[in-house]
Amino acid sequence: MPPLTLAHPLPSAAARVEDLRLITGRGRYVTDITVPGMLHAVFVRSTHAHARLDRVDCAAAVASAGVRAVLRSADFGYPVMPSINPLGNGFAGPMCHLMAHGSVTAVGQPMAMIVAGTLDAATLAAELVEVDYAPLPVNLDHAAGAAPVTTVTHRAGDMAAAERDAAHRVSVSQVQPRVSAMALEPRAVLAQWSNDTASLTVWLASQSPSRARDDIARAAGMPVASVQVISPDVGGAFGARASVHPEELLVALAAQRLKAAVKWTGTRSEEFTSAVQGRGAHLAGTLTLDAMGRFASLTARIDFPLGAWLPFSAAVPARNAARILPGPYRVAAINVKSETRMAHAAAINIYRGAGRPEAALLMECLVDAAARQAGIDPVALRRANLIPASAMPYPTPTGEVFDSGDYRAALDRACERFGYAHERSEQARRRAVGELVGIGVAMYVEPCGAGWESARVTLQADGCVQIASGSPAQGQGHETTYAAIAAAALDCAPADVTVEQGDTRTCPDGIGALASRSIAIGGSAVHEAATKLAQRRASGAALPLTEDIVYHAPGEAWAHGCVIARLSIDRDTGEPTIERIVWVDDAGHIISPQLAEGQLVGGMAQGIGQALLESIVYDADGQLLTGSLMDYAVPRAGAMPMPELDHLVSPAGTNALGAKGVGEAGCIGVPAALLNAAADALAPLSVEASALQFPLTAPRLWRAMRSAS
Ligand code: SMO
Repeated sequence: MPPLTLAHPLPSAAARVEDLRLITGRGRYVTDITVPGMLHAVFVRSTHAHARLDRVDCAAAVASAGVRAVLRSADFGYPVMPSINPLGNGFAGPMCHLMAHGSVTAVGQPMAMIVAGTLDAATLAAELVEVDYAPLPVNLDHAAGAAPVTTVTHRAGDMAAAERDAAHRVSVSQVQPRVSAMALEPRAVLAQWSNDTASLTVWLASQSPSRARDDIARAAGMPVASVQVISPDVGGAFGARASVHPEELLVALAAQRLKAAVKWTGTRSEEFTSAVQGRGAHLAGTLTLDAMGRFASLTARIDFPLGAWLPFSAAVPARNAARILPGPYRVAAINVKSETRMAHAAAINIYRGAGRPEAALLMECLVDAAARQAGIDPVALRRANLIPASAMPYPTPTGEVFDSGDYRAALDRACERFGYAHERSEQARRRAVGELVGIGVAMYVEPCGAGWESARVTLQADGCVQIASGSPAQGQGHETTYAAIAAAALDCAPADVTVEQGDTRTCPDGIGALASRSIAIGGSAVHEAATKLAQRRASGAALPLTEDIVYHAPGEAWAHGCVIARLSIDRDTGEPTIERIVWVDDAGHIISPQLAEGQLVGGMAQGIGQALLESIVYDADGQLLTGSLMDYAVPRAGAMPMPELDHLVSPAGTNALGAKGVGEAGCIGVPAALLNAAADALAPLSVEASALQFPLTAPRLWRAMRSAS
């Protein structure tokens, strides 16, 4: 790999510039936006997971005061979802209707849409719709016999030879609960039809405004140029806003049909029933070690649920989990298979990590199980099997290329910061007096997306700089970071740089802010455009000057890291306490240390939620039992330890900034480390590792202890 050369010194950002506006209530979210004559939409949703619709009587709703229209699937010509991301494998998937007709296939599925002059009028009318259901059999996640929608397999190495040489063999299985992405801001969309120009303006909280625009145009049968999508301030996304939902398309279709402006804001209940969810995979794997303690073979089977409909990125987690295995380790032979299957439940989409957490959880669980069986220290076993820095760029057995990274350095640094040897002797001392305390290590890799992003940078005669980017922020702080990147290249003050994002009319197209790609690829686009501007300025071109760049990353950047957690478990109640988290992350060149740290800590919060608290629960009839924040536990401040962060810098060889992703790491490494710590804590009781399943709540841990003793 050639050494990275930058035309300009690396930028370093000052404090976030967007915070004052956002934390003093001056953010402008979709729901804050009103237009004259705006109508309000409310959806009538299925109360059954699977049923024939014998009668949907909307007469009373139509006659209700203030109602402008009651719209059903037939009124729109039975529209369907755009097809899913084929990921190079030609996946098509079944056709999914935006609105139920004839039958319903999930609780919360829209069956009718009430549009009225006020939200109250629409809500009242929705109550008047009468529905007769004839219940049908319900297939929940991982139902036996359901046909896969997508299948990914990776085979490499001589499995037969590896099996012959196996001196140790361990198997683990983990069932991940589904979780909610739980953005602070529920879904929201406002679509305005213009009669003058026969066009739609759609305010939509989205990670990917360009794709949302394309999807809306296709659904509405309109030219892309006649649809404008604007994502103003967005209150969190985490993957759940990467792909359009049926409701968002339906609001746009209603505005087109009624030649009006129509707004819909989801309630928290609607977020639980009918927004996309994350995770939910069954993970099963077997790892063998040869007599020298080297990883000989990995066999893995990953089964992802899908829901009743397929968002664009539905197949991404399954693909990612498979291609990322076996993570940062050398394994002589692998046989990895991942599949997805539909169910009568909410849709599954990418969620912060999108397959990365699943790969790390399975692999790190296996490594710890192997260490226990072989009687090798888990750190020593990892160190012996990590891909050495000298092997970079490293072609993986699944066909990926790790661009750079020193995994042993990350492990060593984490052990040093943790005081690993001392911690182990402390653990022995506490165990001797009856305490249950465990140390869990997890390594991870974090791929940050491939392909392109865009930037348009303008240098004005007065020295001010304007950036327009196709990868907008949903809270990450791109205004700060993009400005720092351009300011460094143009040698100006970041305060002289303004950032335009989220508006498809004023910004160039982008894939969007997902897969930890914004800075690595979107930031490289800004860097390249600003660098070209600086060159043109130096050669004497007259201002103003504009550079429009589509930046194609020559490869994927792979961040990595190591988390070590200490966790104790109360012997009487099962209550887990995270006592320490030491975490070394390598995200390559970091533009803004403050924002990178914010991403790590935010990801950790969601990782802790997944590991200890969160679980979407459906009953056997497909009824959602966790439909509110009274039933679904998200981490609060009290559940958050202060992580001890450190970082290494292995510059990416695959983009102009040498940057790697950082947003998903907390969801990848932290849950795996916590699971390993819990297993280590309970090891003296001979609790089977597979008896420990997320979320590791006190009752679960208590039962695991009971079943062992
Ligand atoms: S889960 Mo991310 O927004 O690719």
